[in-house]
Amino acid sequence: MPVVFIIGTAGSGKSLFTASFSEWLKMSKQDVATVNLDPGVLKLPYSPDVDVRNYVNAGDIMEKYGLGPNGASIMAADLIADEIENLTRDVDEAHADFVLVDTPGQMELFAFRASGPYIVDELTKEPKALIYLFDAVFSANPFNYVSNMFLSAAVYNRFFQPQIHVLSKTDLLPKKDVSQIVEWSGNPRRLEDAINDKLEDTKRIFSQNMLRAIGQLGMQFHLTPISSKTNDGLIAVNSILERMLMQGEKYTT
Ligand SMILES: Nc1nc2c(ncn2[C@@H]2O[C@H](COP(=O)(O)OP(=O)(O)OP(=O)(O)O)[C@@H](O)[C@H]2O)c(=O)[nH]1
Ligand SMILES: [Mg+2]
Repeated sequence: MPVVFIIGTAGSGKSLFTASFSEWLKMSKQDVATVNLDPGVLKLPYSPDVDVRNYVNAGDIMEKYGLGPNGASIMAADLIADEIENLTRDVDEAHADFVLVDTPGQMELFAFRASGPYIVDELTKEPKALIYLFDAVFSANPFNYVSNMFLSAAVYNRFFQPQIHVLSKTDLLPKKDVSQIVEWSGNPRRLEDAINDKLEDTKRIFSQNMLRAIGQLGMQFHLTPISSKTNDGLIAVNSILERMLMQGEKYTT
């Protein structure tokens, strides 16, 4: 029963991907459970089988402690860790072959506080994997793309779990722009060309240096293009996940 965490910057498409991929898996006759780990979300595009809001609710915390939305989100992120036994029991009771976990809207609350890696390690004893979403519209600019590579490397450095990289919302870009971003992800030389073409002065030098630093980390960033609106690419994500879960912890793509 692999547990797959969906992670990405705010609004990158985590919740809709959880919805569309879980539906797609169900249509492929896979027994999938969905988990909502966002304590502040008001409306979801799927009905979660396991919902953190049953235990921790950001709205209630705002009222109880007189906090604003950000303070309440931080407190909620930490309180989720205390509910790990309840959440694990709920996930186990779902008896699914495959678990998809939609993580909180603001990625830093999950990835860069102590509670996130603890939750990933402790939520059941099953094998784990991460899917990191690159928002296609944001990533079309090479400067943003390189920044997103850095963020995903930072996420890998927090969790050290097998991680795959997906280009989300590709239906919102012309096909040639999608192909270009995918090409950057497979061939750093093409990305360097784009940086040289499109960026100037400090941004250009900075991006070139960031790209070199990422190269030294030896991480692979091959992006799989998907759309949660049209379901394009979901079959490819499924094949990569299957391959990755067979190969174990060292795999990133
Ligand atoms: N066209 C298009 N829109 C998408 C796609 N995926 C997500 N969206 C839209 O992008 C917006 C954000 O998507 P969400 O799935 O809520 O993203 P999220 O990462 O869960 O957002 P937060 O949890 O609020 O950070 C919504 O309006 C979605 O309908 C996609 O593949 N194509
Ligand atoms: Mg969401």
